[in-house]
Amino acid sequence: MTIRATLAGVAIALTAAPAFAQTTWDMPTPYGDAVFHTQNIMAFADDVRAATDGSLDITVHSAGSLFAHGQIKDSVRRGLAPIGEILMSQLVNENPVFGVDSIPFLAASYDEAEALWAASREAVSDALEAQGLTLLFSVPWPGQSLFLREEVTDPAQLQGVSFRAYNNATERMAQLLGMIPTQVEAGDIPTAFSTGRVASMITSPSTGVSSQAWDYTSHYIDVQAWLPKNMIFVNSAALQGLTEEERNAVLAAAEAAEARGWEMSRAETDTQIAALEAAGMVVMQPSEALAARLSEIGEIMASEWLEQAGDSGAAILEAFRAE
Ligand code: PCA
Repeated sequence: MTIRATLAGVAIALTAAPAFAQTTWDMPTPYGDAVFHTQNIMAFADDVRAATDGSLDITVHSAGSLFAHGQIKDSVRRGLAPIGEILMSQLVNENPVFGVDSIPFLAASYDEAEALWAASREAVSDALEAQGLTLLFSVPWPGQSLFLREEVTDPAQLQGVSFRAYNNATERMAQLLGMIPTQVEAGDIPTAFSTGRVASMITSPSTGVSSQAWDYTSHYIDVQAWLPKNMIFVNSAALQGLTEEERNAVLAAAEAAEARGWEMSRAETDTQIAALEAAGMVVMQPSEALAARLSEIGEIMASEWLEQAGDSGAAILEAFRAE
């Protein structure tokens, strides 16, 4: 074969592959590129691309750049985007099951969080399917801990302090502590602190690092009270519209992403606490009085959740305790 013929063959191969059946999916996500959840999703998109030889190409639009966090679920439901990610507890007003991972101290370790996910996954998946959405995978944030501007040992010191909340549970917890909550998206944390809207928060060391908490708080109190999860879901009709090979590639990549994401999350806890300390924050354990008050609040919030979630909530907690 002449060189010219070989080059012509290469040119045909390059143009022909994507030209006959390429599906491109835009994927809105709420958190920034430096966040491990986003990195895990990028790896998921790479896996899908590799497994389908590029016939399904997912473009990740991170940090709320395509749709704001609060619009992502409905955008995917309405087919404006085929696939997306949100914080699961954002949907708690639709169904209490979405808030089961945000009850302080119900499941505060990775093993417990895994057991809680095993006990609640089907109910979450059914609630999404009822809206034409298919759950793909879910990954927890590291344990939620306090970021403050002073050393707090007595819970009374928190009275009246303004507080950044990110869902109903964090707002409720703040109220029970006598604090003043305001909802702020993760990407807006630095501005909310620098403009004086808030002076404290509870979040993971990951979000503490990605939002450079040392610029506006000084004390990290390592309570690790719960592990809220992000979930990744797809418009069910869009999933059904793929070829069988593509659909299988998505489902296999999702399973791998869930396992990888949980590993990344576990590893983050220590490295990101160390990063906070290296950046100058005081890292401390909660005092007995603070720990006791937070655990009381956890009990209150657990019974409030159960009241709302009724029998199906009770069944989840029973299955969790049996795990
Ligand atoms: N980071 C997200 C949700 C939980 C977390 O650790 C946030 O602070 O908005």
